[in-house]
Amino acid sequence: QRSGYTEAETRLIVNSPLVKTTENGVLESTYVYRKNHFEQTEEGLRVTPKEHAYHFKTHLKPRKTGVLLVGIGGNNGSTAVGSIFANRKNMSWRTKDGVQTANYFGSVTQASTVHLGWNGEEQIYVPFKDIIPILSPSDLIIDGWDINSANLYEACQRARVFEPELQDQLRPFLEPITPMPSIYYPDFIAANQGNRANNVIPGSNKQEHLQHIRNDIRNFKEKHQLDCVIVLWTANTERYTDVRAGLNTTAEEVLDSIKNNEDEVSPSNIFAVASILEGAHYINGSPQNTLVPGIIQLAEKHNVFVGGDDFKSGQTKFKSALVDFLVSSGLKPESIVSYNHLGNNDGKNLSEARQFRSKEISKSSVVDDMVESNRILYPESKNPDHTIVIKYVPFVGDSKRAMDEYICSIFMGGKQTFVIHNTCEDSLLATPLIYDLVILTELASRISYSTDNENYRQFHSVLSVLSLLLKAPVVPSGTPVGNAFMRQFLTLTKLVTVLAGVSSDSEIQLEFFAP
Ligand code: NAI
Ligand code: DG6
Repeated sequence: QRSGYTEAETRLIVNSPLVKTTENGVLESTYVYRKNHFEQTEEGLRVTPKEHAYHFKTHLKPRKTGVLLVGIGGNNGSTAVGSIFANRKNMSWRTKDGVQTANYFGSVTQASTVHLGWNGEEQIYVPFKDIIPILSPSDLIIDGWDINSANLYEACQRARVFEPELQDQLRPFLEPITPMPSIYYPDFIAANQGNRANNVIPGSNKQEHLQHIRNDIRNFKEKHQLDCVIVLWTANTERYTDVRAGLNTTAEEVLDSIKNNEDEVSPSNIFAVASILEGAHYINGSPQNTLVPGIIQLAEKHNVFVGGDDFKSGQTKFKSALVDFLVSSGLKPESIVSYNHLGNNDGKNLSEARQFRSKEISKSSVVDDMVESNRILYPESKNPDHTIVIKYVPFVGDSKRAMDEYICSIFMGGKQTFVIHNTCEDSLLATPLIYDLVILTELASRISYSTDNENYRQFHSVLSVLSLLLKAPVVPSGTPVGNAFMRQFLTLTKLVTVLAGVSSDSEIQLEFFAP
């Protein structure tokens, strides 16, 4: 993939007393975080700006990382694996529009740039991937589980995502890869998935299933001599599980519930627990509530990262940018109707009520923070009417169609209506997010921070810095959920500039109007 940057343009030499690299390859940086403190008094809202020094240590060398995908034989799974081979081998293939070469478009870590400032003549943007050393998707070692036994070449054919010529080139790499058998509890995914389940770990003892998955993770780590393992759920959307005391509200309850073979323990619960107990980070790319309080507590105890829920890939990503723009403009979205039809296996699974409900929840929650941000427009914090429709239409395959209608109240009682139509292969939007989630989790595992320059610790186990990539971000208890796209993007990109010691406040662009 040709880059528009020279090597010298992407190599940052940081000239600051607040940054140094130690002999053993640790980048140490200090950042003064300016933060407002508030007190609501009878006289008014008292705001006290304060400065807090944060010290960061980042191990510069990315760790040898393996990814285990749950649902590797699905459309996302097979696309994620195939695209890595296509990029590693720099494959090109003919399409009716000309020759296409493999790339990583759609991945924030690989294809986005970050604004560092103005050099007097031009704006300076640098590739995200060159600010702090991070993995490339091509470095990842991937394997995984699926309840279906198709090898990954067959899975790619079934997915109908890649052009035939690319499938042919990938065949020698994908055909030898067969998914590891997985856990299948029919009550959690749609009944219409039953005929897919021909690669299933025998028995119904959940404790044994947990042990089986733990062994798989351990063997994978040993076989490839990995420093870091990340397990990512890209399998079918499950129904929600109950959350209640005695079942899964503490780490102990979760472990006991598995031992007691409780019906409400889902396959994804077992994968999350197995990962945490093996020291592997766990990410939930689907909407179900896998990360119940007990699982989060278990992750905290084991210093493992968890992240979720549900890749924010297309319609919802757009919504999280558009509604932010509308509300920030002082316009009031009153009605949002989001209709989808798709013909892949995800659409088939979502055609049943309980799985659809999981998706409906994650797709609808995405405007909450924007409504809460403005009590001029929303004096009673009442969300707009928001309807989600998903229909299964096999003919369109992975090429999902999303149609949205937004109606806003505008100036003096007027109405403004937007209608948006989006057609795209769903898996080509989701796969780059899988890479980003993994790459950022690995990066987070190399960072420690301190506010006194003595006691260093890791980020919170609930890795909310992944929010940009997720429809319904899980965040540490007591902290706010942020959905607005640009704020999420700035949180992430500002963090990497802070680690590198090159953060600036250039977003204000003071030098242009107050030189
Ligand atoms: P898919 O249906 O093609 O793939 C899911 C795979 O999981 C299938 O191969 C199935 O056999 C397997 N599976 C089901 N239960 C399993 C289990 N217990 N263990 C191991 N494997 C299991 O679906 P697709 O399109 O790949 O999507 C995967 C997930 O990602 C879905 O939950 C979907 O809702 C979610 N998602 C997809 C997005 C996209 O844009 N493609 C965006 C957001 C979320
Ligand atoms: C129907 O919308 C199927 C879903 O799995 C979505 O395609 C997927 O969650 C992506 O959703 P969105 O809203 O980010 O495009």
